[in-house]
Amino acid sequence: MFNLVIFGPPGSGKGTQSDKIIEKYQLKHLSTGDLLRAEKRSGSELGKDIQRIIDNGELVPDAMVQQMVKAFVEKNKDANGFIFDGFPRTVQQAQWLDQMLPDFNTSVSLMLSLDVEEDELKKRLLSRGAVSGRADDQNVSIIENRIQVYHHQTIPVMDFYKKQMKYAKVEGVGDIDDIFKRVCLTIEKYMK
Ligand code: B4P
Repeated sequence: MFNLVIFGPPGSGKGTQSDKIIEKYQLKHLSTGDLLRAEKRSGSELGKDIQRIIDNGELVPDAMVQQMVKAFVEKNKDANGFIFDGFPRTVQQAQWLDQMLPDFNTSVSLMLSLDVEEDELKKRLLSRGAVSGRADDQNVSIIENRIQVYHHQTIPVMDFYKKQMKYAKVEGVGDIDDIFKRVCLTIEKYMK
């Protein structure tokens, strides 16, 4: 099994590159953002709580996200591997993932981090917000809060994988297909 954590700030291209990676390497796509938005759309009480959190640009509690991740892995335990998109976003989530995957006789193979500077992130998210209707992409102060949350709570996850020699950085600015070529070169280095 090859398990990839795709990492980076909001708007760095995690979802965009994940779509291309799953097609080429036949991995199962686990996007916690997508799972949470699906719950939000369901209109459940849990969905309403999630909506308030996401729309303010904060992180949903670890336990809630972890429960969704475990259910997804369990349901797809025969997959070739997973691409974890938007997860883990806290060190606690990373520690939990390292304890959970051995139950399925597997582990994280690589964390690939997309490197994009802040002005470009804001530009991309605002232009997605103009067409997608995503509330968290339409307001500059919410976008700035998401980037702050990334700096304070998510960046430490990088060190977690650096210490395990499972970290690689890829330049995330430019043509989407050119970025994908760099992503593939990195993945294939770690697949060997
Ligand atoms: P996510 O759904 O993970 O949202 P994101 O970080 O904004 O998405 P992504 O980074 O994948 O977007 P992409 O660049 O592909 O999370 C949303 C919210 O859910 C979080 O704020 C949080 O509240 C909650 N959540 C999710 N996971 C959680 C967790 N583990 N724990 C707690 N809470 C969690 O796309 C951005 C735009 O850029 C697109 O329009 C795209 O077309 C464009 N783009 C991409 N690549 C480009 C390029 N090279 N050039 C130009 N534009 C590009």
